[in-house]
Amino acid sequence: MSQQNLITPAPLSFVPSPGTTTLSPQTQILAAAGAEAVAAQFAAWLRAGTSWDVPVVSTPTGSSVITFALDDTVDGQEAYSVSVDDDGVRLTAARPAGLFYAAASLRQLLPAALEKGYTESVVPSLELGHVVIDDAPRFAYRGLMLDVARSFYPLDEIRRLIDVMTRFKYNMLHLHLADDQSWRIELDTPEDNPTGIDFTELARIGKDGGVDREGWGLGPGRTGYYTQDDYRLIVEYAADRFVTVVPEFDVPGHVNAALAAIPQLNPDGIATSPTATGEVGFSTLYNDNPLTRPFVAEVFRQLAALTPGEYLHMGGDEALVTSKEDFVAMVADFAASVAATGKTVMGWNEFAQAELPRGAVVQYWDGDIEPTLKQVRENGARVVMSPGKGSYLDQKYDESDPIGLKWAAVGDWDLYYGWDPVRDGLREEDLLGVEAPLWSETIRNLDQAHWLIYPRAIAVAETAWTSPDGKDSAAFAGRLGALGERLVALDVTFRPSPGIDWNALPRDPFEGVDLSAVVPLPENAGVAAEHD
Ligand code: TNX
Repeated sequence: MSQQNLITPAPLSFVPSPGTTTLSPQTQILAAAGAEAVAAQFAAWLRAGTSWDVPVVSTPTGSSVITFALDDTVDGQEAYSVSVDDDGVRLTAARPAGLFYAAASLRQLLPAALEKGYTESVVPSLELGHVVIDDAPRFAYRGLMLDVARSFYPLDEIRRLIDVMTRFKYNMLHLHLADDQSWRIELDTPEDNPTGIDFTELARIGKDGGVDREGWGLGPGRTGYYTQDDYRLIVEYAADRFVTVVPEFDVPGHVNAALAAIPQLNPDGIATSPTATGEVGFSTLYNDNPLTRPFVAEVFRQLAALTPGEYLHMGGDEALVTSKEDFVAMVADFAASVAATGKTVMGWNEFAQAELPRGAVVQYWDGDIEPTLKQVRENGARVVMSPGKGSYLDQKYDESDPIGLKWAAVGDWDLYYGWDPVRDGLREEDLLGVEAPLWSETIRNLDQAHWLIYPRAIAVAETAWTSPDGKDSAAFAGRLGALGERLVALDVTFRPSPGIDWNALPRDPFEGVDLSAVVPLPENAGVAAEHD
C-alpha cells in the first residue's frame, strides 16, 4: 500500500513509497526533550480513538514507536517533517508548533473514525503507508474571526471551534468582543481611576445584548459574556493548540454597547439605549470628550494584560457618523495607546487612513486599498487579507440559505478557494497572512456557525497554508469529499457542497426549525448603505 495524499491543506511535499507500517495496541510514543506536550496530546487522541494504552516514554521498549523530536535542521517556525518507514513513524520540527502540525497531518493519515474520541471496541491495528512529508506554511497568520458580539458563544463552543479549526492548521482566533449590541468581556475598575468610569458596567449591562430583529437569524442572538477567568481559559486552550487569541475592541464606531453602559462617554452625559438591530455605522465615540481617550486606553490596557498574544485589534471600520477629521485624530491616538501596551496594533483597513505606529497590521476587508498600500510602503505595515468576497464566512452559499448575509458574495468552496491574497499591488512579503471572518448577525449557535464555516474555511486554510503552485481545485475537491467522514466524526455540521463526492453527510443543524417562516433580509443587510 502506498499512502494517498489526503492531507489538507496540501503539504509542500508528499512522497509515498511502497510498504506499510503497522500501529498496534503495543505502540508507544517516544517524546524527546521539548516534544513532551505535543506528544502527550497526540497520545491522548490516539488512546481515545483506539482504546490502546499508548504510553509516552523517553526510552521505548517495543518495536512500534511514534517518535516526536525537535530538530533544528527543519527550517521554519512552523515547518515539520513526518516519515513513516520500516523504523516506525517519526515527527520532527524545529519548534513544538511544527510538531503540532506534524501531528495534525498524521491524524489525517489515520482513519476518520478515530476523531470521534471514543471507540466501542479496541481497534486491532492501524496501517500506515510509507511516506515522507515535508511541509511549511506560506503565511504565518492563518486566522478565523468569530463575532461573539451579535450572538454569544459559550466557552465549550469556543473550545470545539478551536478543536476543529486547528485540524486545518489555523493558528489565529480573532474575537470580536464588543459592538453596538453587546459587550462580552468582564473588565475591572482600576484602583487608580481618574476617569471615574465604572468599567464593570460594560459587561454588566452589555452582556444582555445581541441582534434581535425579525429576519436576522432564527430567533434572537444569544446573550452572555466571558469572565476574565473564562477568557483566560480560552487563551490557554488556544495556546495549547498553538492558536493565538486576538481580541478586538472596535473603535471609534460600533460602540453603542459602551455608550449604553458608560453615560460619561456621551456628549450629554446620558447613556444611550441598548440596541438589537443588525444595522451598522450609527454610533461613535466623541473626539472632543476628554474621557474618550483615557477610556479607550484603559480598555486596551486591560485587554493587553489578559492577552499573551502579540496583537490587539482596534477595529476602525464603518465609523459612518464620525467626521473624517475626528476619525483620523481618534484612530491615531487609540493606536498609540495600543502601542503603549507593548502589543502590535491591528485594525480594519479604514484605520490605515490615520497615522499609525510603525509595523501596524492592516486587515483588508473592503473598499479603497490605497491607504493600506501607503502604510505598507511608507510605514512598514503588514497586511492580513480578508476580502468580503472569498473570505467572509457569514455570507450565504446560496440565495435560498436560511441564514447568512449576501452583501459581499454568495458562493461555495470554489469562490473561497479561487483567489490569491497577493493582489491589488501587494507583494508576498507585505502579507502577514489571511483571515476568514464569521460575523454573527444571523447565527445562533455553533452548529449554525459550523454550517457557514465548513467547508469554505478549509478552502481558505489551503490558501493560507499552501503555496500557490501547490494548489489545485480538482485535487482539493477530491480531498474535501474525503474529509466528510472526519468532519462528521468531529460532529461538524458542515454544508455538503453540491458537486463534491462527500463520503459522509452531517446531521442537519436546522432540524426542527420551520424554515418556511424565514423572513428575507435586504441585499445589503450587514453593511453600511454605501455598499448598495
Ligand atoms: C461589515 S467587516 C462589518 C461588520 C458586519 C459585517 C457583516 C467589517 C469590518 N464590518 O460590522 O458584521 O460586515 O458581513
